[in-house]
Amino acid sequence: MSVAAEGGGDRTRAEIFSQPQCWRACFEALEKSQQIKKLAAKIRPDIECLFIGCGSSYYISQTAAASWQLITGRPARAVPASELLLFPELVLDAGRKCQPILVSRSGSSSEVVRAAEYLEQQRHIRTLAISCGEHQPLDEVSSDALYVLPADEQSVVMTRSFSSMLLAAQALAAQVANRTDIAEGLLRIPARMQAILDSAHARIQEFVERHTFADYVFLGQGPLFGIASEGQLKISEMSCSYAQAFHTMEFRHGPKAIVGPETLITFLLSESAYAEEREVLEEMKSLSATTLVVANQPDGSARQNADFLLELNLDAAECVRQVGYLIVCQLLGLYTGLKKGYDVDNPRNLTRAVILACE
Ligand code: F1P
Repeated sequence: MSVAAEGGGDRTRAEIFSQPQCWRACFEALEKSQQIKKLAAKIRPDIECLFIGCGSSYYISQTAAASWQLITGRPARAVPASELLLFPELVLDAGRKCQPILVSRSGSSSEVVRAAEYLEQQRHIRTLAISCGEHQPLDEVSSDALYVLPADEQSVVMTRSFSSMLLAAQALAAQVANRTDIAEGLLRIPARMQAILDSAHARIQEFVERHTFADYVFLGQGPLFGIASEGQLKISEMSCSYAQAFHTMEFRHGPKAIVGPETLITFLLSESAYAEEREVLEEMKSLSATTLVVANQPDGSARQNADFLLELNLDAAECVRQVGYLIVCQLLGLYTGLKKGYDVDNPRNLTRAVILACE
């Protein structure tokens, strides 16, 4: 493991902290280019959207598919690009048309590019790419592309590219569904998240400094499961710690065997399933887990059962609040990696994109 050079992590830290203003720049660029309006007009109302990606971009796809279905009322799901390439019969239903949406920061990950080639050239299905990279193999193959250029980043781990591509997909869903209330809520998120970043980052760093954990668990339901999955990836990538993600209620069915004070359980509490998820929090606290809780409007029980609590109070629809939960996971990964002396900007064994040898 590359031992932290002085300042190891400065680039990733700067990209995490740049998110609110980066989101504003992305919304302005999307408005100016009219991309959202033009692409929304091309998306057929009667077919399922199939989000496809790898790594963090697969977790964006999971979150985007869930919020797309909640915003538009139309079916959407997510698959890793490898699943489409290796088991197409499990992913594509010959009798049912779909709108593939391929998500990739770089636009050059081999599996995503091959998935686009397969869909466009072998299945003759028009694809839409969402990417921070222009003139890359993916947007060269795809019929349409939604560029989120201001969000591109230097670091290996995805942070602002994740949140910005997710917000762009949600803005597209709001346009497709003609939900101006959702679109207006999205535009209110940057200011509130700037305040949260400014007030919470030191508290999260102090919490990480005060605790040492053997295991990290991230729990989320619905659209927050993709964020829980990204949380486990951020801790793994940035601090080489052992982390897992589960649907909150699933954690009782066996995995809770690992619970103890050295286990940090991060609860991403939704609004619509709050009562059921809070019961799991109360149970795990009674098993002496250490708990980090993120909720939009936590109640007394959540405050009582949280070793660390972050209240988001986002004035936006629940189906587009996920970036608020994400930032906590990113900061936890950053500060844990720095505390363990790792160069978070150059994680072990990782490259910015996975490029496979030509077939
Ligand atoms: C996706 C990805 C990243 C991961 C690593 C390798 O790349 O898997 O999520 O952190 O950097 O690449 P992309 O297709 O979104 O460029």
